[in-house]
This record gives sequence, structure tokens and C-alpha cells, in this order.
Amino acid sequence: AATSDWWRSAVVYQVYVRSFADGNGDGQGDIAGIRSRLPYLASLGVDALWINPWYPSPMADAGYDISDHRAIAPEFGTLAEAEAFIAEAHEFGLRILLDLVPNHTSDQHPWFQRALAAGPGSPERARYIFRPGCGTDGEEPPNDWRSVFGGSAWTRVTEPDGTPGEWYLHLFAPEQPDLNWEHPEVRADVERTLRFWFDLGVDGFRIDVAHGMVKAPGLPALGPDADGPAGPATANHPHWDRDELHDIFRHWRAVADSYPEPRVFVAEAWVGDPDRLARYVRGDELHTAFNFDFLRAPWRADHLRTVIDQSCATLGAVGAPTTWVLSNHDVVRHVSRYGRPQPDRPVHMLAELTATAPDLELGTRRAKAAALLMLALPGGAYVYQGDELGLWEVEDLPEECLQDPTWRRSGFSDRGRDGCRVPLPWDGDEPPFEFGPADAATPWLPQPAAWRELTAAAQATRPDSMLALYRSALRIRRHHPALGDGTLRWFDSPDDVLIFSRDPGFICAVNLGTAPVPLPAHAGVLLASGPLDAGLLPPDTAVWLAA
Ligand code: TEU
Ligand code: CA
Repeated sequence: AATSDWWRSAVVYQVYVRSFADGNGDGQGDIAGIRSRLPYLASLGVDALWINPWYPSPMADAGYDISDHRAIAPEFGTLAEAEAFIAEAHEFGLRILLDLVPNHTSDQHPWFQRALAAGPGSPERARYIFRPGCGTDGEEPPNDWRSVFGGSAWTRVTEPDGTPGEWYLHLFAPEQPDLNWEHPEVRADVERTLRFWFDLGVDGFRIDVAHGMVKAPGLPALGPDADGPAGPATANHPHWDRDELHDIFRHWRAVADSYPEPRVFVAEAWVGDPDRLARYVRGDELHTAFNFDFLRAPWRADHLRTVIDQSCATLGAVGAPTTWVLSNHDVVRHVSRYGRPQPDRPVHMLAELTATAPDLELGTRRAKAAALLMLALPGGAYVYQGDELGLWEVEDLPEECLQDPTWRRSGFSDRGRDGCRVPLPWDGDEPPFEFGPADAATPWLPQPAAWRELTAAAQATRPDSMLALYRSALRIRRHHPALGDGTLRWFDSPDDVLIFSRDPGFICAVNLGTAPVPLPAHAGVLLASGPLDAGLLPPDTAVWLAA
């Protein structure tokens, strides 16, 4: 592919900074840690890194509550280090995407602090969404909107004179007040943030909650059933996926396109269906969007095939490449999802899965097959740190360690997202597995002792390891002319088996059934996710073949 088109087929590795590698020994990952592991990332064979928020933040939502968009959190490093890191990553051939969080700021952002101090009716309040309450004394929230993390989406403030006053909107935690996207200063400030990081050499942004930002005039009530499990259930939702968003994206695209080297966007948009998602990636808007339908599909051939066909068709129709994601920092790791009985509906929250412990061996076998499936599909793909090590969800973190706000806000019923954010095991026989230097503080979340089998060092020398599979697959993908951007063609196959070809000369077959099946006619095995049984493809196994 032409270098200006790199994003159409890129494999992007998601770096969750706090849990990737600890350079200074305080028990939290940081920029120095990522720099020290750049050779690992380059040899893995990915094309780009997406760095989760690394900006100054009180960390009420792990950095998605930003108090300064154009600086680096001191616990992660300095701006000079970030600049050096970006340049160094480029030397390793790795592009850098950052996280843009335009829907809200931290409640410690100077704008919000000034809004609190300035009082009702002030221009400072106009940058956020403040409203008087309902009820006789304004003691009821202004409307029925719910926070994604549980409870009302409104919090009442104490006015500068000490009286209970207005309410402000937060679609996430109370520490994340929503910005008012009708306000020209809000729009201008985010564009300034884009330019700031583009000027430092950043290649693009992942757009947090790209389906948020714009709210319907008058903030109409949701009423019952306005939200489905995967996003807005209605086309005219009061605060998700609104038509007015697309004007904002067109402005951002113009900023990106004003740079000589392409700068790109990927939307995090939880929307109702693929047709709605395709609206985010029209030619003059965002370049790509995460495909959460794939992430949410159970390990079942019929579900996966439907999602693949729909994604390719709807995004293909607007000329955008598809993307594929198996896990990220918000969902249960797929080894643990696939290691459980598979439901007949989309799923990604721990609460939606059976309470029984997963069969990790089964989950790992399926995760290997899923990696070969994903990396053979047309378009780009995302690898969440630890996917390449086959890490599972740590479901038994001690409650006193849990930090994710969803745990508290759910009334302690949902264990939250900490279980997929546990620090990576790099080397050694016991925790902390060289997460930091020798005398480092204990990592911020404890790692399971059983990860001794899964350290990067242990897997590097084991040819049947998850890491070895990812390395081989990414190497083949990089050189094979059929892989990356393009189309696929399905072969006739039994119901539980997916077989497709990519031209020229490539076939992928995945057995999601319970009995071995014959391999399709081929000219040689390129790579298999597990042992093949004398010309047969065993259950929960995938294979790449030369056609
Ligand atoms: O996530 C947006 C979002 O809607 C998901 O958080 C998802 O619905 C949620 O994880 C279910 O509990 C983005 C970030 O990825 C997430 O980490 C942030 O917490 C959130 O935005 C707020 O910025
Ligand atoms: Ca550190």
C-alpha cells in the first residue's frame, strides 16, 4: 500500500500507559517504560501505537478526565520525553496515535473550576452544561439522563455563596463534566489540541466517545428504552449519535488534511448498527472507526460471518476500510470471554457472561484462532496490549485494589474494568515480572502468579506460544500481497466453519465447531493457530493456507 494509505490496513497496538511498563519504579507504567520496550513493539510487527490518555489528570477515570489537554501527566513523564518518544517510535517505523477526549474534561480543568467559581448565568458556565434543577427547590435533576457508569447524569453544585445551586451534566463520572459543543471556544480549543499534537509529529487520534458531544436542544427526556445494550436504540437520541456531530468531524478532517503527511482519526462510537457507523467515516469525516460488533460477537460462526459481511458491505459502500478489534481497556479480555459457554447474542461485559470460571485453555485456543481470523480480514486491526501474550481477565482482584469508577457507581455490583488493565508480565518467575526496575514499588494492580507462563520472555522462545503466533502472523501479513486492505470471498463450508480467500493466493479457514474438518484444497500451510491433525482442521483452530 502507498504510505499515505498506511491506515487502511494498519495493525495498531493499544498501549495502556499505566500498565505497559514502569520506567521509574513507582509501580505505574510511564513514557520511559514504553521507550524501553520500543524494540519489543517493533519486532512484534505492528504498524502503529495508540497511546491511551497520558495527559495531566486526577485519574478519576484512568486519565479520561483530563485537566490539561496539551501537556503530559507528571507520573507518566514530561512533554520533552513525549516528543523524544514520538521521534524514536518513528525511527522504529511505528506511527503514533493519541487519545482525544472531546466530550468532557476533568472537574479539575481550569475551565470547570472557573465555571464553579463564577456562578449561574456566567459566561464561564456556558462552556459546560449547567441547568437549574426541577422540583420546588431545584432538588431534582433537570432531566432523566443516566450516566454510563450508573446513576443520574447530573450532579448538583454548591454555589459560591454556599447555597445548593445548579446541576451540571456528566454522561460519565461526576468528575467528567460534559462540554457544551454549541460553544465556539470549546470547538476552537479542541482544534488547538489537534494542532498542538500534530505539530509534535503525532500521526492521528482515537476519538473518545465520538458518538457523544452534541446534545439535542432543550435536553429532552430520554423516556423508557432509549438505550440498547450496544448503544442508542433510536435514530434521534437526545445525546448519542446525533446528526450535528458530522459538522464537527468535517472541521477536524480539514485540520488533519492541512498537514503534508496524512494525519488520521479512528472513532470510538458505540452506535446502533453498521449503517450508523458508516456515517462517521465518510470521505470528508473520520478515516476509520472501531468495529465493536466484531468484539461483541460470540465465538460462533454464524454471528462472526454476519458481522464480517455487514461491516465490509456498509463500510465498503462509503469507501472506508473495516477495522477489527478483539479486546480493549473497557471490556473483558477475549481469552476469558471465549473460555465460557458462548451465548447466542452479542456480549462484552463481565456481568453478561456466566458466573462460572472460564476454561482458560479453551479461551486461549480460541483466542489464537481469532487472531488469525482477525489478521486475515480486509482492513485494519487493533491489538490491545497483552492480547499478544494471551492474557486473561483478572476476575479476582482484591476489592481494595479496584479503582475503576464503574465499580463504585454500580453500587459494587459490577467489578468494573480493572481486570483487563493489570500490568504486563515481561520476564521472571514471579510478580511483578519485571514490570519495572529491580527495586521498583509494587505494580498498581497485582498480577496473577500464573502469568509466569505468559511473560514476554517465556513466550519468546516457545514456538507454540501466543506471542510467537502474533509475530509470525504479523510478519506474513506485512509481506503477503493479499492481506490488508481489499475484499474477501467466502467458500462453501459446513455451518460451523468459516473459509474465505483473499486474492492473490491466500485462504483462511477457521473451525468453530466441535469435530475436525478437512482442510480446503491448498498449496501449503503458511501458519496454523494450533496443531493440525493429518490434513484435518481441529475444533477452535484457524489456518492460513497458500492457494
Ligand atoms: O468509553 C466510552 C464508553 O461508552 C465505554 O466506556 C463503555 O460503554 C463502558 O466502558 C462500559 O462500562 C470511553 C473510554 O474508552 C473509557 O475508558 C472511558 O471511561 C469513557 O470513554 C469516558 O471517557
Ligand atoms: Ca512509573
